[in-house]
Amino acid sequence: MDQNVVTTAQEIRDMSIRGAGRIARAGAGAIGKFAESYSGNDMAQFRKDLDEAVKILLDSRPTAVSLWNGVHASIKGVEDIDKVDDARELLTRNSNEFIAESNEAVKTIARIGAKRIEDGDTIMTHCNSSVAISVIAQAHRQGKDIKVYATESRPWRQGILTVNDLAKEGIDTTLIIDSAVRLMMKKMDKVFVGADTITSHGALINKIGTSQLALAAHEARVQFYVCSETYKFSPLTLSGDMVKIEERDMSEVVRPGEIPDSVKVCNPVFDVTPAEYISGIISEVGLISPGSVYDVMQRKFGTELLKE
Ligand code: RI2
Repeated sequence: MDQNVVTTAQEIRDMSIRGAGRIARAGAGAIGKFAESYSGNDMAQFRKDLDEAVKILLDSRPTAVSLWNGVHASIKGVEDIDKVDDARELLTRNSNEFIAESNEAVKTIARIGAKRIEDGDTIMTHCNSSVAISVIAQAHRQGKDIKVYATESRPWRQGILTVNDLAKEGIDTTLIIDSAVRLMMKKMDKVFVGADTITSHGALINKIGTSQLALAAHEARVQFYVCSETYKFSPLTLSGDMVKIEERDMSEVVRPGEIPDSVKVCNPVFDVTPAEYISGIISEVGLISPGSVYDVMQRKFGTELLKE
């Protein structure tokens, strides 16, 4: 198998490449490179090898639909092609287009989202969402005086990346432990988080603990915004599929020998926030309500999957 596909899948699995947007672009990029460097001329063999490459990439992490969408956007139309040369060209173009559109979407979301941030706002964020951080950074660059509280996001501690990102921008940043969320929520004006997957009925699947932020925000009457490109909307949920919540190894939670062998460790890395806790989804097609996700999905993906 194409070495770059295998390496990319491995880097997504071990989280050296992480974040829903980045893994989508990495998956799309791997498909583009696979096609570009494909040396054979037999279309049937190309299809077989491509199927395997797609499977290897999609098996790397199960929850973020962005990866699925990035890979599928890159192979779109290959079923109608009968020459390897044409397939090579199509997949390379698709992949480049997806990556360019993805980067552009993040910029658009930053512009739209920054308008929801007012001078003097105190904001909480969770995990390490490049999109939520772009929104916050844009508001800061516009001269708005803001304070940000970032959760540690155990066990992987993506919050450390977030506070570094925010501090680099010169933003007034405070790190809190995950258990401090409810206590600190009273001081917040708004919450901005990212997304791994958004379902057809507007539920958010994001880093474990996100739903606790949403619950605490709801209780404290704090606005809760999700920053998400539309390729994090799951067309699979449209046809009834459930989102698989990834569970990762116990070594992320405890060190060897720290607990008795008889104790089990459960390490789910995402959770589900129901639509009713979400004030708005900031996407590249605008600020939308969770109830509008279905319409956006239909326009973007059509209803092909419903027939399968
Ligand atoms: P961006 C991350 O997952 C977080 O859950 C984050 O909210 C989401 O991806 C979106 O990230 P992980 O890869 O695309 O850390 O906004 O498990 O960067």
